[in-house]
Amino acid sequence: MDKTTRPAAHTPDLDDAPRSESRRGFLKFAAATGAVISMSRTRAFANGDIAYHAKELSDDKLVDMYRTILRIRWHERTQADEMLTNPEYRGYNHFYAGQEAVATGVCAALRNDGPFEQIDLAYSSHRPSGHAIAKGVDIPKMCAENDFRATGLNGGYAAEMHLSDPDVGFIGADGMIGPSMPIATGSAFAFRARGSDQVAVVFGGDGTYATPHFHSALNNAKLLDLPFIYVLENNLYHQYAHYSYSCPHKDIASAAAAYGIPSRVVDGQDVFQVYNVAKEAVDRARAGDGPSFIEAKTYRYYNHWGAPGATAGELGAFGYDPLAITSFRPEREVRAWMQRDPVDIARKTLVDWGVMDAAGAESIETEVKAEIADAFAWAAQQPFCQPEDGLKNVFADGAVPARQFG
Ligand SMILES: Cc1ncc(C[n+]2csc(CCOP(=O)(O)OP(=O)(O)O)c2C)c(N)n1
Ligand SMILES: [Mg+2]
Repeated sequence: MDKTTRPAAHTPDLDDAPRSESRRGFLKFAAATGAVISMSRTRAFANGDIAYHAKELSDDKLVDMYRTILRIRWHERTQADEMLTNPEYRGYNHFYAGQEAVATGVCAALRNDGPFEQIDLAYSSHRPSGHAIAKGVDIPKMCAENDFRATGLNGGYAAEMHLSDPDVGFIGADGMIGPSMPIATGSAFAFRARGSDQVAVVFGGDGTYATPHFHSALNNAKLLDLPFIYVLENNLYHQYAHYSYSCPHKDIASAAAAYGIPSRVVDGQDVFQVYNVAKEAVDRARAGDGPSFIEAKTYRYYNHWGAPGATAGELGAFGYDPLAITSFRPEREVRAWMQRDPVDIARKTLVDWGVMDAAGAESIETEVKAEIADAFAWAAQQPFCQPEDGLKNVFADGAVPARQFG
């Protein structure tokens, strides 16, 4: 964004102070824990000082990450096309296309299988379907849920903005901006209280910086040294406003330094870079060394909500968004970000590494497209909720003892 269009309160001094703080914070942190990492001869390095953990993953796991990115991408594209072409389709979404590498890289570093008491928990936002897929939710059931079907993941009650699947530790989306952060620290507190090595992760956008929940979650996470990771997906905009309108920091990660929390800024378009920083944060949390903050620089290809400005069969939205009440994004900015596409970057890296060849990458994409098409087809056959279902799950069954009165 052009500096001259930023609000007057954003002085260079304000911008600079937190950044140097962050650097000092990082150096302190590096002095305390980084020596071991930097001495290791077996590790390549990314971003200058982050161990390249992704290099140590098995080929199967790497291909799995590529497959997850594609699943998110084709879920998005298929749903966008449904919304644009099928008048019967009732689902909607805040599309995540463009940001797939963030959810995928973070969730690849988490424990996603096993009993509920042992898996890591992920909390999401109003843009949850990418996080849900990366955490491992059942995609056909999620498609049914997004279309308000009775056999959907949450019985058709949740739809996109309240998706949840405790079986894989996807605790849920949240339509409100902010509250999921302190709730996630609550889970992290429970893990610590129970002596569990589980980790709680929350995904939030650049728009969460200006909420009280952002600051309260970080403060408490540090005070209590919680196994908590804040993944801030900075896609530059909250709804239609650039983040510089509500945040004085260029790198929002700078704010974590004020709470004494180690932070990393990472290229959110490169799934392996995201994995590198996520692994470092997860290891720290599991070892009892407290919270971390990750800021992933990324971009969404569609407009804030739904598919205005998009064309069926084409990735992204470039046209005018009638919902944009302040400003909307220049088409060239969208197209420039699309040149650093997370699917292309993951594919190129794995082909360069010899993990798969171009034909193999192509056939994985064909398989994933078919899998997603089947998921939507299955969902479309599912029964809708009935009006009387609205009264289910309102009151607890049976008597509720008034425990507070003894
Ligand atoms: C407390 C609250 N205020 C306002 C809104 C309306 N709202 C929905 S999404 C959004 C912007 C969120 O931006 P960001 O956190 O950057 O996430 P992104 O949409 O970019 O993924 C706003 C203001 C809301 N849902 N909750
Ligand atoms: Mg945003």
